[in-house]
Amino acid sequence: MALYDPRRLMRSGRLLVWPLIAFAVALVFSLKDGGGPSWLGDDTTDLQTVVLVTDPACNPHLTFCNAAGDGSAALALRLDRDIRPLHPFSVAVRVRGLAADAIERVRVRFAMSGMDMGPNLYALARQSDGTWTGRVTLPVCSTGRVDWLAEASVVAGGMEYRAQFPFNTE
Ligand SMILES: [Cu+2]
Repeated sequence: MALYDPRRLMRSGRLLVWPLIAFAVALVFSLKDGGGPSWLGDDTTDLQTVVLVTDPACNPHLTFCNAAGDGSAALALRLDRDIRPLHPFSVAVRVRGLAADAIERVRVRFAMSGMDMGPNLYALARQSDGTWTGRVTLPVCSTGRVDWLAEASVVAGGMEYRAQFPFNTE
């Protein structure tokens, strides 16, 4: 009659060890994955960024506004005519000075200066004529502001080309 049997305790203790090791390994891997910025979806940290300059007088409603820098790479962005919050509209981006097959990705993020308006990040799709397009729906601004920024990003050959296009909603 042995309520306390050291051999039995050791056997059951050994059985406990493997789940504990598996748990520790899983914990280490989850910490490793969660520690880096990739967890937040920011996959552009290893890219060299080139900021292209926009003509501030250009209004991108129904017109391609250009952005260029020192190099040959340039991009242009166009929006629909009347843009209202919660109403889908189209955005188009044209890229110049970069080989078409070198372009990995074109995205546009819609933001307000000094105000968090949510992610509003759109991946554009390449069209047969070489432009990149997408459908966008903007949220309502809680303070009634209408001044937005369309931030275009083109990734090609390890570089990210960025340009900001200001516009107003209706
Ligand atoms: Cu706002």
